[in-house]
Amino acid sequence: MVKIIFFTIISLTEVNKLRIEKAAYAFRMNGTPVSCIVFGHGHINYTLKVTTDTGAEYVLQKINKYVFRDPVRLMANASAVTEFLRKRIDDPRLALHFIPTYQGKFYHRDECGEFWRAYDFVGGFCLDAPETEDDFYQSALAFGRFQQLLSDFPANTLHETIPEFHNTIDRYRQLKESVASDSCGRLSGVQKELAFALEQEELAGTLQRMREAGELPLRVTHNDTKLNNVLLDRTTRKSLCVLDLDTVMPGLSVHDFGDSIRFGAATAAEDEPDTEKMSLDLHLFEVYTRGYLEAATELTPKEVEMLPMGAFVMTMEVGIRFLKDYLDGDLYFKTAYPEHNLVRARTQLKLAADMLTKMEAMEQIVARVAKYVQ
Ligand code: GN1
Ligand code: MG
Repeated sequence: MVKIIFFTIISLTEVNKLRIEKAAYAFRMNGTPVSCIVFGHGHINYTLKVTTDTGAEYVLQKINKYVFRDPVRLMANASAVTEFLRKRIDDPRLALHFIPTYQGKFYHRDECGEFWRAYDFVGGFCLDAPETEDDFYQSALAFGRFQQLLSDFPANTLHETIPEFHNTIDRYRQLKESVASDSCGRLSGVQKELAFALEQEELAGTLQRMREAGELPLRVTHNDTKLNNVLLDRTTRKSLCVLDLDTVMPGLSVHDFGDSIRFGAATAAEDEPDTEKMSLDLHLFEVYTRGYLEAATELTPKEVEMLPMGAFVMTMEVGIRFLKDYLDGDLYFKTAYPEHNLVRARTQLKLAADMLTKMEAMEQIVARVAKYVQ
């Protein structure tokens, strides 16, 4: 018997409701879960908001097993990082707080082998695009703070939950595999996109080569630093915590910086069908650079110098990942319509091309801001 009331925008079967209910009951929540609503719009996990009879609110998530092959290690990373952060902040809303299960773990494994986790819902809101430049500046402070607070966390103790996640050279290898197999017969429709991607292959491998050569330090990185992964306070609009710690791993700060620019300093949405509308907004680039460098004060001069390259590399990388997934038949990213991944790929590649023309301007901005924040 399902006792939770489900307020959802999609229809759920009774069996699924029961599974969600059992998952909610597995966690040590304050009170008994009484209602539930589908929540958020990430491309990967299934997210719900649960309210209990005491009014306490939690986020309950089913972890996508296709993407995250090792949810136990994923949660080990995420909980180690949040516990570390929580000791270093004054306001508890500046870090996620995972709820243990009655078994004392930070995940619940259900009868079907699915993994669930829960954390405090702290209110606030997320944006898919900055409404004001201060929103974007706030997200830069949040990710910069995240980098800074974790600068003495031993990065090598974290598991690599998705191996080679931001290894752009390997992403090209994977793209070429999908091109070779052309499993859905979609290759003929992507020749222009593929040609541009391959033209940029050498340059897009720059940061990975620097990582391998030890020119950029390995840090604890978030690896999915989109604006919509930052929670903003409803009244002050100041940034609270960074969300979505699924990809917290050892990585490069320049990738984190770059992904924020790719997503938030763009003039159009990640999946805007009209590529003409997509370009890099240099003013927003400057706003983010200022916030990020103000908060992340431990970056090396080389890291600072490579920030613009981070923006280009991350945009290329995500572009070729969408392209690969389109060729594979949309196995990885959730899609809303059949050409969705191709539209996303085109728009990302257009943004990367625009960044190339603005590389010098970005470098000048970084040099100017770096001098000013010192
Ligand atoms: C995915 O979690 P979500 O939906 O924000 C992806 C990122 C991509 C992003 C593109 C684990 O992020 O790497 O940059 O989509 N996450 C994973 O929007 O692959
Ligand atoms: Mg994510």
